[in-house]
Amino acid sequence: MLWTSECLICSRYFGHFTNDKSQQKKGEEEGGQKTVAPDMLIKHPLQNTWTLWFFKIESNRSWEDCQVEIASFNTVEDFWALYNHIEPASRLKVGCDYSMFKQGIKPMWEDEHNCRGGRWLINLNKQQRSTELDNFWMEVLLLMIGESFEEHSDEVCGAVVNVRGKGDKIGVWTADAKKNDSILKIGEKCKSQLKVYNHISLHYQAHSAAQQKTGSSIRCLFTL
Ligand code: MGP
Repeated sequence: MLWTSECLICSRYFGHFTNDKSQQKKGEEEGGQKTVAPDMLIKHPLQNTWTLWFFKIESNRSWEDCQVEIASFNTVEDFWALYNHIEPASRLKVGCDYSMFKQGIKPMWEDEHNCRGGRWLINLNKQQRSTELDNFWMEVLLLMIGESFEEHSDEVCGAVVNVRGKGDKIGVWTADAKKNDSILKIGEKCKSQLKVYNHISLHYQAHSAAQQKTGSSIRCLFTL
């Protein structure tokens, strides 16, 4: 099922999607008893099941072992239940990450769904933690669970938010760093939905380049 970001945001506050007042009233009045219209009882399914991960480095554990699976969900309502329950990214400790990936994909380069892919990277400056980070992260999540990249949505594996002292980062991970058309469509959709105009650039990097990183910079395949 495809959901627009606007529709998903409405559902956060109202919990259901019916605008049809007569339908609601009918449900209430039927049989002289107060009943609820069927549309208000069902949970609204997402196209995919998604898993939220949390990362906090601990000195005696490997990077991989510090990735902890928090919960999975496959309905709009369960997404908001989880999202509203956890700390916003801006309140995480420096060094922590949230990742949200399709179920069955681990938030790491080594996963077979990620290893040939790359990420669209949004670098924020220190001030933008309080002004942009939470909103950008939420918009990225809504784009993903709403399958808003249309025929390119299958290329999306997940997204990561890194809370870092030098500046926070949001990465949207895609499956194949050679699928230029999908990569560009996904990047353009992120840029327009997040209303990232000229003050922030998006860079696409292959994971293979990130893994081989020696200096401070990683080669970008695309910039928007
Ligand atoms: P990071 O957490 O993605 O970014 O990678 P950070 O902390 O801003 O550091 P920078 O190097 O981008 O400036 C930090 C380190 O975590 C990497 O250098 C790797 O050692 C490790 N790491 C990150 N990722 C995404 C992976 C991964 O997918 N697999 C493994 N094995 N290690 C990773």
